[in-house]
Amino acid sequence: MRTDGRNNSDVRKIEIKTDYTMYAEGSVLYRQGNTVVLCNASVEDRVPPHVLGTGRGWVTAEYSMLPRATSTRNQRDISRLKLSPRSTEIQRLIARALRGAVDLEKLGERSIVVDCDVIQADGGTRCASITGGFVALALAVKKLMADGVLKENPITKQVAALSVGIVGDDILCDLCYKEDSSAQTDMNVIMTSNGGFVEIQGTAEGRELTRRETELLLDLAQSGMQSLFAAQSLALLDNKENTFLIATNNAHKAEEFRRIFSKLGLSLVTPKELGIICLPEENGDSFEQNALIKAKAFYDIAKIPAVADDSGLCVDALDGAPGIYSARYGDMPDDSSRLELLLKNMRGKTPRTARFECAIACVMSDSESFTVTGTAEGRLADSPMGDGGFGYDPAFIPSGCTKTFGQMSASEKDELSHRAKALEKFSEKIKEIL
Ligand code: ITT
Repeated sequence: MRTDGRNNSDVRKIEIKTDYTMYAEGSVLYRQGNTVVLCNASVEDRVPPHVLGTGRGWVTAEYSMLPRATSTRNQRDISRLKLSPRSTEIQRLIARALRGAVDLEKLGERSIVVDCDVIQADGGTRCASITGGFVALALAVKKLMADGVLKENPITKQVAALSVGIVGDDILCDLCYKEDSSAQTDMNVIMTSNGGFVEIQGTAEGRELTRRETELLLDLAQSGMQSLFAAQSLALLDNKENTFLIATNNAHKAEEFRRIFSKLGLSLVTPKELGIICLPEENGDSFEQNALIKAKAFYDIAKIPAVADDSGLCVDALDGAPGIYSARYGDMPDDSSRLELLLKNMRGKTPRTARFECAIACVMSDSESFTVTGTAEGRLADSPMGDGGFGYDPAFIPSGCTKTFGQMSASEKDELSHRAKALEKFSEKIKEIL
């Protein structure tokens, strides 16, 4: 346990208030734990001399700390008539990081200046300036697009920064000032939502850092960073009310959820739309346990209601296989080879009865979650038929039908599917809760 009760891998609570001041094209109050930074992005119709006439734009940043952002008063830079070396170094870093997320050609010959003013400092102010500064920048770009000034979005990916370090023998994520000041090593890691690194600043002020520890620090930063990307994306969403995160990496499933959710008047965002990458280990013994593992893993990152589906095909003549292992049946690499293997294993076997099962788990908050289930009974065809749906759909004929799910339209499948049945129960539950 850390001084503020967090686990070693926890990121501090993030709050992003958009449109915080009224004049800047993009304005954000960014809070991470007790560190608070005001980030304002201003659009200017001029560029510095080195880009003048190139058709390209420029993104730059300024950083400063208010005198009483810290426990004792700091002198303002202006009263010393020069920028402190620390502020100079930090604002260059912020600008480099933000430029890493922008296609300057698409920005055209204009500049965006991102001012990061630290109101309250409790460690990680340069990282908070980058993460919050990105949102201010994205808001300014959004305005340029809404005003018709830009036709194409010059922002190519998200960029965020997080500090990690070694304190005593512990490897910690998102150091607060107290931890930072006693760290053996502290490292600021700047990454994009593509999973690439923009800059790594690491210093072993205490004992030397081993290569293994370096890798552990980078892994920790990468997983903590997912919460920052999610917070940035959520801050930039127009409609945040009743928005659920669909905790799946399966695009087909997400599509089926979206169709059914829109009928319920609920919005869905995918991990991809939030810029997050998460591959939870599905080590439960049932569909329900696995669905809960996935929903919880994604909820912990984004801190918005997360809904996950764990589903699969259970074949009677194969003692319920592939069941919870449907997505990895026989360690085959894709849907069609898994389907082929299933039909091969069923050659000459009876009965051909099978059922699709689906468990949906919803994590609403740190303390509230529920699961619902749905089943579609049917039988296996002798060979695949139809190219609709996904997974085992081309081999599954639901009871009372002559066509496989693969031969049905999306809306026909939605009438009968295990997922649709589970989602019906989910919608009853969610209406009660909301
Ligand atoms: P996520 O865990 O990221 O949600 P996944 O595809 O790995 O995606 P599961 O672990 O729940 O999902 O495995 C589900 C597998 O069961 C899926 O890959 C299909 O092979 C099969 N399956 C589930 N629902 C299906 C459906 O409606 N139609 C066809 N096959 C289905």
